[in-house]
Amino acid sequence: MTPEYEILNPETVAAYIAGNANLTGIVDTDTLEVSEVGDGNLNLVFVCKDGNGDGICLKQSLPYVRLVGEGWPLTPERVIAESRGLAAAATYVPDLVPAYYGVDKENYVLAMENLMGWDMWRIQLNMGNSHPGVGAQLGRYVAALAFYTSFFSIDQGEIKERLAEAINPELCKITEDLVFTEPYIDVDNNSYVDELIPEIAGMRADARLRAEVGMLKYRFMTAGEALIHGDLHTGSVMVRQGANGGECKVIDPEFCYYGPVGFDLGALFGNYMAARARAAVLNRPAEYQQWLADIGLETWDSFEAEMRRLWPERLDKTWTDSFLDAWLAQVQKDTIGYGGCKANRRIIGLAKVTDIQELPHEEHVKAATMVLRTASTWIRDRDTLATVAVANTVFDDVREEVLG
Ligand code: SR1
Ligand code: MG
Repeated sequence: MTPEYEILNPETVAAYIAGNANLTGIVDTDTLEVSEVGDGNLNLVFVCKDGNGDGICLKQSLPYVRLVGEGWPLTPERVIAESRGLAAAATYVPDLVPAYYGVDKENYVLAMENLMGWDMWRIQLNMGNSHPGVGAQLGRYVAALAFYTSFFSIDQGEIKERLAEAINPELCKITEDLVFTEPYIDVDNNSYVDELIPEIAGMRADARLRAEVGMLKYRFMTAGEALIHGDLHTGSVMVRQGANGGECKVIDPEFCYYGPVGFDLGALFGNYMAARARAAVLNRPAEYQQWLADIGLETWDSFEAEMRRLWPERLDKTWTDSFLDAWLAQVQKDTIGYGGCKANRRIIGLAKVTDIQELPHEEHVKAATMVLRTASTWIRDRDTLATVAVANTVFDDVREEVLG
């Protein structure tokens, strides 16, 4: 497949920047050092630093899924979706995303701040490092998008246009398949160790569970509440230690579209679960495991507090304070359910997580079992669990069951 646009490589990036009027002045292209660091599933990512220490990051989408290769074509327009998500967040929570420098719609290149000195949160969690306060910042990020990109603060006519413009069908289809459909059927994309076969067979035979996954998928496809990130796992969060605790920047919103707010929170919760399972089987210090256990609550509490803080600014007072209580209760149940779906897919389907994959075999089986059991209970029983605090206790019980 020959792409109809120039695919960048580390040798061509400096000339590309020098020839792009919107990017000149950000870095000195004569002294630029460029490396391609895209270790995600989809794109090329070039981090660039010049002789003065200034930087820029370019992200280019390929016309196919990088993880799989040219056999899985995928629209490069996804970088335009990403620029929409980044630009929105840069407007409402500029401290929580890299600075946005613009998008080249002909060559599918997004330009943004080079996050020098920041690390991927998943890697830090895998190493057993804590960044206090990051959960709360992420709750504020989700709340800001939920409030400022939704009917709560945008005029009815305008939001219909935004919703149409932000439609992202190919990327949504990946999520629909990989998160909601494939883990529960037998397809080539799936892979797991033999020891997990009985656990997974049990899930697939559970009609209630399958129906609840169907409900969550249906909501993902129909509930256009706000412009959500769409792939908010711990690999989409960069962290560093700041003067007052951990700091974070959210990256990679290429899956963004108008969807259910609880899907973003659920993505975080599913990945917190994987981090907790890893820490449990590695017998990390009790204080670290407790810090991990509390991140979900911290994220939720911050999300709720920010929504309540912004609520008086809403456009339409038809939505009363009681409505907000009911809406938050629904989002909380969605968070638990989507958390379960996002956790299960990372064990069974395509695109797994290093938290679990890079464990020694015996620990891998135990951690994966913990995740599958907790996740399935979250999905099936999210209405009765109702709060993320209660959902957290499910993990505690399952950990006891698996580790004794
Ligand atoms: C084929 S893309 C696989 C996964 O990578 C992204 O990070 C999303 O999570 C997607 O589901
Ligand atoms: Mg990504």
